[in-house]
Amino acid sequence: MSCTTAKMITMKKAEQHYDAVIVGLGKTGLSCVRHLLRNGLRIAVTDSRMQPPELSALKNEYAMVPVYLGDISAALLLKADQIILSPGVALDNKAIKLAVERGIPVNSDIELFCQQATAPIIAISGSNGKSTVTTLVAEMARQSGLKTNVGGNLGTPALDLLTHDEPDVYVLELSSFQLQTTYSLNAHASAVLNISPDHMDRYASLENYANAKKKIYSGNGLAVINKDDNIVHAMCGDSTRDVISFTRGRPAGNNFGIVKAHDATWLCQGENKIIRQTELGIKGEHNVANALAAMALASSVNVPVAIMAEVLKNFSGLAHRCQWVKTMRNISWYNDSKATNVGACIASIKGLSGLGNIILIAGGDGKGADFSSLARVIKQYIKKVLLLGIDANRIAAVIGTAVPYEFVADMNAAVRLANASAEPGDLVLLAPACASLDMYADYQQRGDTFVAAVNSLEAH
Ligand code: UMA
Ligand code: ADP
Repeated sequence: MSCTTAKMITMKKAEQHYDAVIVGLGKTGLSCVRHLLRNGLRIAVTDSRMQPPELSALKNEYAMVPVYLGDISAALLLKADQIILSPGVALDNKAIKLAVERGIPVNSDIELFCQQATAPIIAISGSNGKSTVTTLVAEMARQSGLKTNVGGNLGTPALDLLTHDEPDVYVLELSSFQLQTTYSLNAHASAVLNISPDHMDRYASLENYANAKKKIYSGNGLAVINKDDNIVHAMCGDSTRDVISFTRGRPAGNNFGIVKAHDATWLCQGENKIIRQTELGIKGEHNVANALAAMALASSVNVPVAIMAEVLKNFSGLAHRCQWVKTMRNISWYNDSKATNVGACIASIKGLSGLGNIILIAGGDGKGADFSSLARVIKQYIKKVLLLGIDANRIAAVIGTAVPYEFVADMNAAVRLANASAEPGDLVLLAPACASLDMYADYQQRGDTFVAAVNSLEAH
C-alpha cells in the first residue's frame, strides 16, 4: 500500500470515528452532549424521532454536533467507541443489539455521572414511591445543613447536577432503564423501595426487571432494604455489608418500623419514637413505608431524627401523587396521575378507601401490564370505573361484571360522567394504572387536564 493510500484510509477512519454516539435527544441526551463536550469528546447524536424535544436547544447551543434523525442506524453506532443510551430507548432496539454484538459498550448517563462524581451518592429506585422518597431524603439532608444536589429520573438529569464545587451529597432517583446500563455505581446508601410489575413491555419477566433495579446495590455502601417486600429482601439476603431495614411492622434492633403504643402509632428507629403516623404530611399506608425508607436513607448521612420528623410533618406530597384537588357538593376529587402502574393504583385506592366510596378514572398505555390484580381491589373499594386510553378494554376485561364501568373518549368526558355519577360523600380518583403517553405528553399534562376539567365543573 502506498504511503498516500494509507494516509487517506487513516483520514477516512478519523473522519468517521466518534468517541461517543448519544442515542436519544430528550433531556438526558442533551445533558450528555453538554457533559461530553465539556470533556473534549468527539460526539454525534441520533434519535428515532424526526422532531426530538431538545433538537432546537442542540442546534442553538451546539450547532457543530452532527445529528442523525429517523431510524437509529447501526452503521452510525459502529463508528463509536461507546454508545450513551437514553432511558427511553430499549436495549433490544435492532441497531443497539447489533452494536452490542460487535463489542461496543453501551452506557447510561448515570454511568458517566458515576465516573465523574466524587461526593457520596444516595440512590433510590423501586417500582413506586421513588420521587416521594428522593424528595424527602434531599430535604432532610438540606435541612441538616448538607449541600445537596437532587435529580436523576426525578427530573433534572444527573449530569446536570455535576458542579464545579461538589456538593456534600447527591440524592438520585434511578429507574431500571438507567440502572441496567450503569456499571460504576457505588452508592454511599441505596434502596430499592419495592418491586411490583411495571414496564413489562421492556422486560421479558419480572425477574429481569428486578435484576435491573438490583444493580443499585452494587458496591459496598449501606443497603437499605424493605423487609416487607420479599423480592427486595432477597436482593441483599446473604450480604456481609451494612444493611438497615424498614418495615410496616415492629422494627428489630436499630432498624426503622412502626410501634403501636397506647397513645399513638409511631414511626420509630428501634424503640426510639420519631413521629406519630397521624403527624405525617403525606397520607396512606404506602406513604408510611416511604417515610420510613427516607429516614433510613437519611440516617446514612447522620441527619438528626428531629430534622427527619420536621421534614415529614411539613411535606404534604408532590403534585399529581394522590393530590387532593377540591371538594364540591361534598364530593372530593383526587389527582394521582403519577399512578402509572397497577401497584401504584392499588396503593392509591387503599390509601383513600377509608374516606368514602370511590369512583375511579383509569386507563392509558398499560406498558404490557397484567391488570388481573386490580380486579379484587376494584371489587372491594370501587363504586364505578370510567375507562379511557388504548388499554381501556384490557382493564374492562378484568373488571368483568364485578363493578359497573363505562368507556369515555377523553378526560373531560370522564370528569363530567364522574360528576354525574357521584353522590355526596363519594371520592373521585384519577389513578390510571397506566402511562399517559398514548394521549398526553406526560403524566403532568394528564393530571393538569384532569384538574382543569374538575375546576371547570364549578362554573356550571
Ligand atoms: N424516544 C424515542 N426515540 C428515541 C429516544 C426516545 O422514541 O430515539 C422516546 C422514548 O420512547 C420515550 C421518550 O422518547 O417515550 C423519552 O425518552 P428519553 O430517553 O429521551 O427521555 P428523557 O426526556 O431523557 O427523560 C428521561 C426519563 N424518561 C424515561 O425514562 C422515559 C425521565 O423520566 C427522567 O426524568 C429524565 O430522563 C431525566 O433523568 C420520566 C419517566 O417516565 C419521568 N421515567 C420512567 C418512570 O418513571 O416510570 C422510567
Ligand atoms: P415513582 O417516582 O416511583 O413513580 P412517586 O413517589 O412519584 O413514585 O409516587 C407515584 C404514585 O405511586 C403515588 O401517587 C402512589 O399512587 C404510588 N406510591 C407511592 N409510594 C408507594 C409505595 N411505597 N408503594 C406503592 N405505591 C406507592
